[in-house]
Amino acid sequence: EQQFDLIVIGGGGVGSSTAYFAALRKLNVLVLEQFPRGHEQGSSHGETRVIRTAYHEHPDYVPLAQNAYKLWQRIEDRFERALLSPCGLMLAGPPDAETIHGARTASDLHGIELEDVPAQEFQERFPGFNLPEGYEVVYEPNAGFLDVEECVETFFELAQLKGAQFAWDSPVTHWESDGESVTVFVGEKTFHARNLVIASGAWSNQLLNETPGFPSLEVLRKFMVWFPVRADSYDLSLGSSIFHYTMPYGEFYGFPSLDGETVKVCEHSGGRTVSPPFKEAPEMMDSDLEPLERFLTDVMPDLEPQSESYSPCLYTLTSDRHFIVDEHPQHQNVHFAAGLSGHGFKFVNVIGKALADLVIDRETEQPISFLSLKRFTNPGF
Ligand code: PYC
Repeated sequence: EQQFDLIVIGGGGVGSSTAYFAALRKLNVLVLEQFPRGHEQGSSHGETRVIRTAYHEHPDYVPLAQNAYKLWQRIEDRFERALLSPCGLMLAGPPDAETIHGARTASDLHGIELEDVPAQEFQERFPGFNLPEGYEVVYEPNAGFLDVEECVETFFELAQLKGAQFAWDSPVTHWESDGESVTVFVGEKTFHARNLVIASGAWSNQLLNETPGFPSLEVLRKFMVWFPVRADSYDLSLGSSIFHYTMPYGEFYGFPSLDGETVKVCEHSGGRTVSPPFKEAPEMMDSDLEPLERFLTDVMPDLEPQSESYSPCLYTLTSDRHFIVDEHPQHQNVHFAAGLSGHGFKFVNVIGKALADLVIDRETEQPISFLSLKRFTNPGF
Protein backbone atom coordinates (compact mmCIF):
# COMPACT_ATOMS: atom_id res chain seq x y z
CA GLU A 1 0.00 0.00 0.00
CA GLN A 2 1.27 3.45 -0.97
CA GLN A 3 2.50 5.67 1.84
CA PHE A 4 2.32 9.42 1.02
CA ASP A 5 4.35 12.22 2.55
CA LEU A 6 1.20 14.30 2.77
CA ILE A 7 -2.54 13.81 2.39
CA VAL A 8 -4.59 16.95 1.83
CA ILE A 9 -8.32 16.72 2.55
CA GLY A 10 -10.14 19.10 0.20
CA GLY A 11 -9.37 20.02 -3.40
CA GLY A 12 -10.71 23.60 -3.37
CA GLY A 13 -8.64 26.78 -3.28
CA VAL A 14 -6.60 26.02 -0.16
CA GLY A 15 -6.23 22.29 -0.81
CA SER A 16 -5.07 22.63 -4.42
CA SER A 17 -2.65 25.40 -3.47
CA THR A 18 -1.24 23.36 -0.57
CA ALA A 19 -0.82 20.37 -2.89
CA TYR A 20 1.15 22.48 -5.35
CA PHE A 21 3.49 24.09 -2.83
CA ALA A 22 4.09 20.80 -1.03
CA ALA A 23 4.75 18.95 -4.29
CA LEU A 24 7.07 21.78 -5.36
CA ARG A 25 9.04 21.06 -2.21
CA LYS A 26 9.28 17.41 -3.28
CA LEU A 27 6.59 15.91 -1.09
CA ASN A 28 4.65 12.97 -2.44
CA VAL A 29 1.09 14.33 -2.13
CA LEU A 30 -2.41 12.86 -2.34
CA VAL A 31 -5.47 15.14 -2.38
CA LEU A 32 -8.80 13.59 -1.36
CA GLU A 33 -11.79 15.60 -2.60
CA GLN A 34 -15.36 14.51 -1.96
CA PHE A 35 -16.81 16.06 -5.14
CA PRO A 36 -15.87 15.80 -8.84
CA ARG A 37 -13.24 18.10 -10.35
CA GLY A 38 -14.57 21.62 -11.02
CA HIS A 39 -17.61 21.16 -8.75
CA GLU A 40 -19.73 24.07 -7.46
CA GLN A 41 -20.72 22.69 -4.04
CA GLY A 42 -18.26 24.60 -1.89
CA SER A 43 -16.66 28.05 -1.84
CA SER A 44 -14.21 28.03 -4.76
CA HIS A 45 -16.40 28.74 -7.78
CA GLY A 46 -18.51 31.54 -9.29
CA GLU A 47 -16.29 33.41 -11.75
CA THR A 48 -14.74 36.14 -9.56
CA ARG A 49 -13.28 36.91 -6.12
CA VAL A 50 -12.11 40.23 -4.73
CA ILE A 51 -8.43 40.90 -4.09
CA ARG A 52 -7.50 44.05 -2.15
CA THR A 53 -4.79 45.05 0.30
CA ALA A 54 -6.20 48.03 2.28
CA TYR A 55 -7.69 45.34 4.43
CA HIS A 56 -10.61 46.72 6.40
CA GLU A 57 -11.25 43.58 8.48
CA HIS A 58 -7.91 44.04 10.29
CA PRO A 59 -4.58 45.64 9.36
CA ASP A 60 -2.78 42.41 10.35
CA TYR A 61 -3.99 40.96 7.05
CA VAL A 62 -2.15 43.57 5.00
CA PRO A 63 1.30 41.92 4.77
CA LEU A 64 -0.35 38.61 3.92
CA ALA A 65 -2.57 40.28 1.30
CA GLN A 66 0.47 41.98 -0.21
CA ASN A 67 2.29 38.64 -0.39
CA ALA A 68 -0.80 37.04 -1.94
CA TYR A 69 -1.08 39.78 -4.56
CA LYS A 70 2.57 39.42 -5.59
CA LEU A 71 2.39 35.65 -5.60
CA TRP A 72 -0.66 35.59 -7.89
CA GLN A 73 1.23 37.87 -10.26
CA ARG A 74 4.34 35.67 -10.13
CA ILE A 75 2.31 32.57 -10.92
CA GLU A 76 0.62 34.39 -13.79
CA ASP A 77 3.94 35.50 -15.26
CA ARG A 78 5.79 32.26 -14.74
CA PHE A 79 3.07 29.97 -16.08
CA GLU A 80 1.38 32.35 -18.54
CA ARG A 81 -1.99 32.28 -16.83
CA ALA A 82 -4.56 35.10 -16.55
CA LEU A 83 -5.59 35.07 -12.89
CA LEU A 84 -5.68 38.62 -11.48
CA SER A 85 -7.36 41.61 -13.14
CA PRO A 86 -6.68 44.93 -11.40
CA CYS A 87 -9.74 47.16 -11.88
CA GLY A 88 -9.99 49.12 -8.61
CA LEU A 89 -12.43 48.83 -5.73
CA MET A 90 -14.89 51.49 -4.59
CA LEU A 91 -16.16 51.35 -0.98
CA ALA A 92 -19.23 53.42 -0.15
CA GLY A 93 -20.89 53.78 3.22
CA PRO A 94 -22.08 56.13 5.93
CA PRO A 95 -19.28 57.96 7.81
CA ASP A 96 -19.23 55.28 10.53
CA ALA A 97 -18.97 52.33 8.08
CA GLU A 98 -16.46 49.75 9.29
CA THR A 99 -15.29 49.12 5.72
CA ILE A 100 -14.26 52.73 5.18
CA HIS A 101 -12.69 53.22 8.61
CA GLY A 102 -10.89 49.90 8.38
CA ALA A 103 -9.58 50.55 4.86
CA ARG A 104 -8.31 53.99 5.91
CA THR A 105 -6.57 52.52 8.98
CA ALA A 106 -4.90 49.77 6.93
CA SER A 107 -3.89 52.28 4.28
CA ASP A 108 -2.41 54.72 6.84
CA LEU A 109 -0.50 51.99 8.69
CA HIS A 110 0.91 50.32 5.60
CA GLY A 111 1.10 53.12 3.05
CA ILE A 112 -1.43 51.60 0.65
CA GLU A 113 -2.85 53.85 -2.04
CA LEU A 114 -6.43 54.73 -1.12
CA GLU A 115 -8.25 57.78 -2.51
CA ASP A 116 -11.03 59.74 -0.86
CA VAL A 117 -13.64 60.39 -3.54
CA PRO A 118 -15.55 63.65 -2.96
CA ALA A 119 -19.33 63.28 -3.39
CA GLN A 120 -19.35 65.86 -6.18
CA GLU A 121 -16.98 63.69 -8.28
CA PHE A 122 -18.90 60.49 -7.67
CA GLN A 123 -21.35 60.55 -10.59
CA GLU A 124 -18.67 61.22 -13.14
CA ARG A 125 -16.28 58.60 -11.79
CA PHE A 126 -18.84 55.86 -11.17
CA PRO A 127 -21.56 56.09 -13.82
CA GLY A 128 -24.47 53.74 -13.19
CA PHE A 129 -24.18 54.01 -9.39
CA ASN A 130 -26.18 56.15 -6.97
CA LEU A 131 -24.68 57.51 -3.78
CA PRO A 132 -27.03 57.73 -0.79
CA GLU A 133 -27.14 61.11 0.97
CA GLY A 134 -24.26 61.65 3.41
CA TYR A 135 -22.25 58.63 2.19
CA GLU A 136 -18.46 58.64 2.00
CA VAL A 137 -16.47 56.92 -0.71
CA VAL A 138 -12.92 55.60 -0.88
CA TYR A 139 -11.24 53.96 -3.86
CA GLU A 140 -8.39 51.44 -3.85
CA PRO A 141 -6.92 51.64 -7.36
CA ASN A 142 -4.80 48.49 -7.18
CA ALA A 143 -7.55 46.18 -5.98
CA GLY A 144 -8.98 43.77 -8.49
CA PHE A 145 -10.51 40.38 -9.00
CA LEU A 146 -9.30 36.82 -9.35
CA ASP A 147 -10.69 34.30 -11.82
CA VAL A 148 -11.59 31.81 -9.10
CA GLU A 149 -12.00 28.69 -11.27
CA GLU A 150 -8.80 29.43 -13.18
CA CYS A 151 -6.87 29.84 -9.90
CA VAL A 152 -8.00 26.44 -8.62
CA GLU A 153 -7.44 24.79 -11.99
CA THR A 154 -3.95 26.32 -12.21
CA PHE A 155 -2.94 24.92 -8.82
CA PHE A 156 -4.45 21.55 -9.72
CA GLU A 157 -2.53 21.36 -13.01
CA LEU A 158 0.73 22.63 -11.51
CA ALA A 159 0.45 20.25 -8.56
CA GLN A 160 -0.17 17.34 -10.91
CA LEU A 161 2.83 18.31 -13.01
CA LYS A 162 4.89 18.12 -9.83
CA GLY A 163 3.57 14.63 -9.15
CA ALA A 164 0.64 15.26 -6.78
CA GLN A 165 -2.26 12.82 -7.13
CA PHE A 166 -5.89 13.87 -6.88
CA ALA A 167 -8.67 11.46 -5.94
CA TRP A 168 -12.04 13.06 -6.80
CA ASP A 169 -15.37 11.73 -5.49
CA SER A 170 -13.55 10.61 -2.35
CA PRO A 171 -15.43 11.81 0.76
CA VAL A 172 -13.35 11.43 3.91
CA THR A 173 -15.32 10.21 6.92
CA HIS A 174 -12.59 10.49 9.55
CA TRP A 175 -8.88 10.40 10.18
CA GLU A 176 -6.46 9.22 12.87
CA SER A 177 -2.95 10.24 13.77
CA ASP A 178 -0.38 8.72 16.11
CA GLY A 179 1.83 11.80 15.74
CA GLU A 180 4.12 10.00 13.26
CA SER A 181 1.66 8.91 10.62
CA VAL A 182 -1.98 9.41 9.68
CA THR A 183 -4.68 7.11 8.41
CA VAL A 184 -7.50 8.68 6.43
CA PHE A 185 -10.75 6.82 5.84
CA VAL A 186 -12.83 7.11 2.68
CA GLY A 187 -15.64 4.61 3.15
CA GLU A 188 -13.99 1.18 3.33
CA LYS A 189 -10.74 2.50 1.90
CA THR A 190 -7.83 3.75 3.95
CA PHE A 191 -4.96 6.00 2.91
CA HIS A 192 -1.69 6.50 4.79
CA ALA A 193 0.73 9.39 5.02
CA ARG A 194 3.24 10.96 7.34
CA ASN A 195 1.36 14.27 7.38
CA LEU A 196 -2.17 15.56 7.00
CA VAL A 197 -3.52 18.96 5.96
CA ILE A 198 -7.24 19.55 6.45
CA ALA A 199 -8.57 22.16 4.00
CA SER A 200 -12.17 21.08 3.98
CA GLY A 201 -13.97 24.44 3.93
CA ALA A 202 -17.60 24.13 5.01
CA TRP A 203 -16.92 20.54 6.15
CA SER A 204 -14.30 21.58 8.73
CA ASN A 205 -16.55 21.06 11.76
CA GLN A 206 -16.93 17.37 10.91
CA LEU A 207 -13.21 16.73 10.50
CA LEU A 208 -11.94 18.94 13.32
CA ASN A 209 -14.65 18.60 15.98
CA GLU A 210 -12.43 16.52 18.26
CA THR A 211 -9.64 19.08 18.16
CA PRO A 212 -9.18 20.70 21.59
CA GLY A 213 -10.10 24.38 21.42
CA PHE A 214 -11.44 24.20 17.89
CA PRO A 215 -14.53 26.45 17.79
CA SER A 216 -17.71 25.38 16.07
CA LEU A 217 -17.95 27.18 12.74
CA GLU A 218 -21.18 28.55 11.34
CA VAL A 219 -21.92 27.69 7.71
CA LEU A 220 -24.10 30.07 5.72
CA ARG A 221 -25.52 29.60 2.26
CA LYS A 222 -25.33 32.74 0.13
CA PHE A 223 -26.12 33.39 -3.49
CA MET A 224 -24.03 34.97 -6.19
CA VAL A 225 -26.48 36.53 -8.63
CA TRP A 226 -26.01 37.80 -12.19
CA PHE A 227 -28.33 40.62 -13.34
CA PRO A 228 -28.72 41.80 -16.97
CA VAL A 229 -27.42 45.28 -17.81
CA ARG A 230 -29.56 48.03 -19.39
CA ALA A 231 -26.57 50.16 -20.38
CA ASP A 232 -22.78 49.88 -20.66
CA SER A 233 -22.20 51.73 -17.33
CA TYR A 234 -20.67 48.68 -15.61
CA ASP A 235 -18.38 47.44 -18.38
CA LEU A 236 -14.94 46.34 -17.29
CA SER A 237 -13.65 47.46 -20.69
CA LEU A 238 -14.91 51.00 -19.99
CA GLY A 239 -13.14 51.20 -16.62
CA SER A 240 -15.86 50.10 -14.19
CA SER A 241 -14.58 48.84 -10.83
CA ILE A 242 -15.55 46.44 -8.07
CA PHE A 243 -18.00 48.01 -5.61
CA HIS A 244 -18.92 47.42 -1.97
CA TYR A 245 -21.74 49.33 -0.30
CA THR A 246 -22.70 49.41 3.35
CA MET A 247 -26.47 49.93 3.34
CA PRO A 248 -28.80 50.21 6.38
CA TYR A 249 -30.13 46.75 5.43
CA GLY A 250 -26.85 44.94 4.66
CA GLU A 251 -23.49 44.79 2.91
CA PHE A 252 -23.51 44.41 -0.89
CA TYR A 253 -20.73 44.00 -3.40
CA GLY A 254 -20.18 43.13 -7.01
CA PHE A 255 -17.91 43.16 -10.02
CA PRO A 256 -17.68 44.99 -13.32
CA SER A 257 -19.48 43.35 -16.22
CA LEU A 258 -17.04 40.91 -17.83
CA ASP A 259 -19.27 40.03 -20.79
CA GLY A 260 -21.04 43.38 -21.31
CA GLU A 261 -24.35 41.63 -20.60
CA THR A 262 -24.56 40.82 -16.90
CA VAL A 263 -23.16 42.02 -13.57
CA LYS A 264 -22.54 39.76 -10.57
CA VAL A 265 -23.99 41.26 -7.37
CA CYS A 266 -23.98 39.54 -3.97
CA GLU A 267 -24.99 40.19 -0.38
CA HIS A 268 -22.00 39.82 1.95
CA SER A 269 -24.28 40.01 5.00
CA GLY A 270 -27.34 37.80 5.48
CA GLY A 271 -27.45 34.19 4.32
CA ARG A 272 -29.09 31.10 5.74
CA THR A 273 -27.45 28.80 8.28
CA VAL A 274 -27.12 25.29 6.87
CA SER A 275 -25.69 22.04 8.13
CA PRO A 276 -24.17 19.00 6.42
CA PRO A 277 -24.86 17.61 3.91
CA PHE A 278 -25.95 21.16 2.98
CA LYS A 279 -28.91 19.99 0.96
CA GLU A 280 -31.28 22.60 2.42
CA ALA A 281 -32.70 24.95 -0.17
CA PRO A 282 -29.91 25.15 -2.73
CA GLU A 283 -32.47 27.09 -4.79
CA MET A 284 -32.69 30.81 -4.27
CA MET A 285 -35.78 31.95 -2.35
CA ASP A 286 -37.58 35.30 -2.44
CA SER A 287 -36.00 36.17 0.90
CA ASP A 288 -32.50 35.76 -0.63
CA LEU A 289 -33.35 38.03 -3.53
CA GLU A 290 -35.30 40.78 -1.79
CA PRO A 291 -32.32 42.62 -0.21
CA LEU A 292 -30.46 42.45 -3.54
CA GLU A 293 -33.45 43.86 -5.42
CA ARG A 294 -33.72 46.66 -2.91
CA PHE A 295 -30.01 47.39 -3.33
CA LEU A 296 -30.36 47.51 -7.13
CA THR A 297 -33.30 49.89 -6.87
CA ASP A 298 -31.39 52.18 -4.51
CA VAL A 299 -27.93 52.03 -6.08
CA MET A 300 -27.72 50.42 -9.54
CA PRO A 301 -30.46 51.77 -11.84
CA ASP A 302 -28.76 50.44 -14.99
CA LEU A 303 -29.38 46.81 -14.00
CA GLU A 304 -32.56 44.84 -14.66
CA PRO A 305 -33.81 43.66 -11.25
CA GLN A 306 -34.87 40.30 -12.78
CA SER A 307 -31.89 37.99 -12.21
CA GLU A 308 -30.45 36.09 -15.15
CA SER A 309 -28.67 33.32 -13.20
CA TYR A 310 -27.32 32.50 -9.78
CA SER A 311 -25.02 30.13 -7.98
CA PRO A 312 -25.06 29.14 -4.30
CA CYS A 313 -21.88 29.56 -2.28
CA LEU A 314 -20.99 28.60 1.30
CA TYR A 315 -19.39 30.91 3.88
CA THR A 316 -17.71 29.17 6.84
CA LEU A 317 -17.55 31.66 9.69
CA THR A 318 -15.47 31.86 12.83
CA SER A 319 -16.94 33.90 15.68
CA ASP A 320 -14.44 36.74 15.04
CA ARG A 321 -14.58 36.35 11.22
CA HIS A 322 -10.82 35.76 11.06
CA PHE A 323 -9.35 32.57 9.58
CA ILE A 324 -7.73 29.74 11.52
CA VAL A 325 -4.44 28.42 10.11
CA ASP A 326 -2.47 26.30 12.53
CA GLU A 327 -0.89 23.08 13.65
CA HIS A 328 -3.19 20.62 15.37
CA PRO A 329 -2.70 21.05 19.15
CA GLN A 330 -2.28 17.27 19.70
CA HIS A 331 -0.61 16.09 16.49
CA GLN A 332 2.35 17.95 15.07
CA ASN A 333 1.95 16.15 11.75
CA VAL A 334 -1.57 17.55 11.25
CA HIS A 335 -2.28 21.14 10.10
CA PHE A 336 -5.39 22.91 8.97
CA ALA A 337 -6.90 26.07 7.48
CA ALA A 338 -10.54 26.70 8.34
CA GLY A 339 -13.14 29.42 8.80
CA LEU A 340 -12.17 31.60 5.86
CA SER A 341 -15.30 33.56 6.77
CA GLY A 342 -16.29 34.77 3.30
CA HIS A 343 -13.15 36.78 2.59
CA GLY A 344 -10.47 34.13 2.21
CA PHE A 345 -10.10 33.19 -1.42
CA LYS A 346 -7.58 35.90 -2.29
CA PHE A 347 -5.24 34.32 0.31
CA VAL A 348 -5.41 30.69 -0.77
CA ASN A 349 -2.03 30.88 -2.51
CA VAL A 350 -0.16 32.13 0.59
CA ILE A 351 -2.15 29.90 2.94
CA GLY A 352 -1.23 26.86 0.82
CA LYS A 353 2.40 27.96 0.81
CA ALA A 354 2.32 28.47 4.58
CA LEU A 355 0.75 25.05 5.16
CA ALA A 356 3.39 23.36 3.00
CA ASP A 357 6.09 25.19 5.01
CA LEU A 358 4.50 24.17 8.31
CA VAL A 359 4.34 20.53 7.24
CA ILE A 360 8.00 20.49 6.19
CA ASP A 361 9.67 23.02 8.53
CA ARG A 362 7.08 23.47 11.30
CA GLU A 363 7.44 27.21 10.66
CA THR A 364 6.71 29.65 7.88
CA GLU A 365 7.76 33.11 6.80
CA GLN A 366 4.17 33.91 5.88
CA PRO A 367 2.78 36.33 8.52
CA ILE A 368 -0.03 34.13 9.79
CA SER A 369 0.52 34.01 13.55
CA PHE A 370 -2.53 36.25 14.12
CA LEU A 371 -4.63 33.43 12.63
CA SER A 372 -3.62 30.92 15.29
CA LEU A 373 -6.15 28.60 16.93
CA LYS A 374 -4.75 29.69 20.30
CA ARG A 375 -6.65 32.97 20.18
CA PHE A 376 -9.82 31.02 21.06
CA THR A 377 -8.35 29.25 24.09
CA ASN A 378 -5.97 31.97 25.21
CA PRO A 379 -7.57 35.31 24.29
CA GLY A 380 -4.47 37.29 25.36
CA PHE A 381 -2.48 35.47 22.69
O1 PYC B 1 -12.99 39.29 0.33
O2 PYC B 1 -13.25 41.26 -0.46
C1 PYC B 1 -13.70 40.19 -0.10
C2 PYC B 1 -15.14 39.96 -0.15
C3 PYC B 1 -16.08 40.89 -0.42
C4 PYC B 1 -17.29 40.25 -0.34
C5 PYC B 1 -17.06 38.98 -0.05
N1 PYC B 1 -15.72 38.81 0.08
